Amino acid sequence: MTSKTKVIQSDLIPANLAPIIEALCLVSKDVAKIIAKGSLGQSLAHQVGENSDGDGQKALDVIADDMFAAALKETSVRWYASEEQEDAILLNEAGKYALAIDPLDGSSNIDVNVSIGTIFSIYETKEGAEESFLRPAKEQLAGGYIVYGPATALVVTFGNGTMQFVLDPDTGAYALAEKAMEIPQTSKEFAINASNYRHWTKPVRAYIDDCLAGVEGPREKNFNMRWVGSLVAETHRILTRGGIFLYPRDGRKGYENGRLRMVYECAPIAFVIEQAKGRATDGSDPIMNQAAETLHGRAPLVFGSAEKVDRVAAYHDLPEEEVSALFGQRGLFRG
Ligand code: AFP
Repeated sequence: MTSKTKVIQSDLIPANLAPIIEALCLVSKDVAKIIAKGSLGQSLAHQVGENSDGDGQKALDVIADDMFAAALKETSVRWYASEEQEDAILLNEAGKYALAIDPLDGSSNIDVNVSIGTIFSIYETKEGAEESFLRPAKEQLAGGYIVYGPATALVVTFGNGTMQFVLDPDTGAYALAEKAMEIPQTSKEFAINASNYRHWTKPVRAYIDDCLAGVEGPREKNFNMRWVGSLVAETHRILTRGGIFLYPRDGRKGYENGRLRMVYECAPIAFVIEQAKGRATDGSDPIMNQAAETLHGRAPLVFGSAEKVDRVAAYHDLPEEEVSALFGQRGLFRG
């Protein structure tokens, strides 16, 4: 590839956003190379600091953040909001867009060679940073992620379906792999961090209890569980073979609204999922209708096959007496 050829080219990418997507993909190639070098390269997983909430920052979190910010400075991005930076930063005074990013999500998996990713969301910019990002998720112009896994892939939506581009190692460019991804509606898999069971609300416990009860229980079928600890890896699996992901609010201090961040995790993932004919809620109500109150604000997140997400919402509607682990047949209702 000469430096002039693009790393991603498709008429499915709106022309006004193409330079931003190109910049994200160009940096992703360098991030993928750094990750692929593993422990032969620079140390990536040691803690180098803390982010705005006191979460540990790994070396690769900061390296990736610096790389994306530098590349996007050359594009029409006015405001850049990152999980790794306290406040949004002004990149291009004349920029037309506001981009939110989790530069490296799943960093607890860096040193164990498990898929990790970059998550991003793009809005039409407004004058100020807060008004550009603290707005309903449905105002996004684009949302997506790059997964650094056995394959490096970009999954993105511009509001007309969810598409997948794979980084071809032979050409060094991203090529279209799927024009319109659709989440399979049936699956036996659920994804939740089961170690938090005692902290969940009753409806979530009841939903998981009924999955665990298997064919002898109210669901009358057996289920399987997955938990990678990497939102992008879970999302990619669910987009590909169906299922449901839950990171609900729970009783732990700081988890009153779950763990995931609305602006640069929940909103773009919800956009990708809904455009693939899935559903994404906070347990009850659509994420796409919600806005963050602060830049790093968290939101409970339940997404996946529509029927499953609707069922979780129905558990939240159950009368108190029905929300118990051993209740026989629940009167599930909702839409
Ligand atoms: P890290 O980036 O700190 O590894 O967090 C990853 C994440 O935000 C998301 O990708 C996972 O789904 C979730 O946290 C895992 O959370 P638990 O460690 O509480 O299971």
